[in-house]
Amino acid sequence: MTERTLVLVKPDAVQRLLVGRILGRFEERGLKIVGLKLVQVDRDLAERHYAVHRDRPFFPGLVAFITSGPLVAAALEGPGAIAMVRAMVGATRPPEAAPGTIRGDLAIETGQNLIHASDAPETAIAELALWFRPEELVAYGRDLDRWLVGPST
Ligand code: DAT
Ligand code: MG
Repeated sequence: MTERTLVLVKPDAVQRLLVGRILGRFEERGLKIVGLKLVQVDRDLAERHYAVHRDRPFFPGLVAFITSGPLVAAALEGPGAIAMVRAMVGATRPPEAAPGTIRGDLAIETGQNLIHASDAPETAIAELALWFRPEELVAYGRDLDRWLVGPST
């Protein structure tokens, strides 16, 4: 089933010049970028995005980190995109992230784990609505899809 999911390429990735490499992994896989922007996140958006973690001890540090510099927000679309992107991102704690995943290849510490991805269909819908206005999400065709997804029926 075609799904859309939210990815945040976090401020550490922007500062480490990894935006292109990280987004490139999703592009190469065949996922379609349907929304993309650079955002200097304010405290309100950060707290709403991470509201589920509000009572955790790491919450203040998490908000400070995500607002510490610009990040890149992307909406990605594809068959089974939500679980696929999570699998490509890897475990939350980089020491536990499998090699071949973004965190397993490029990150070493949980606080600076480079990337956020929606973890379920409901969170994907809510997070996409939080980060993108409807008109910022663009539906378009790609000639390449007949080679990636297969012939349309
Ligand atoms: P994920 O980003 O894999 O969905 P999460 O939703 O559990 O992970 O946590 C959100 C972010 O909060 C995570 O990417 C990094 C930070 N975080 C989570 N657990 C942490 C901890 N124990 N110490 C410090 N930061 C933590
Ligand atoms: Mg999460």
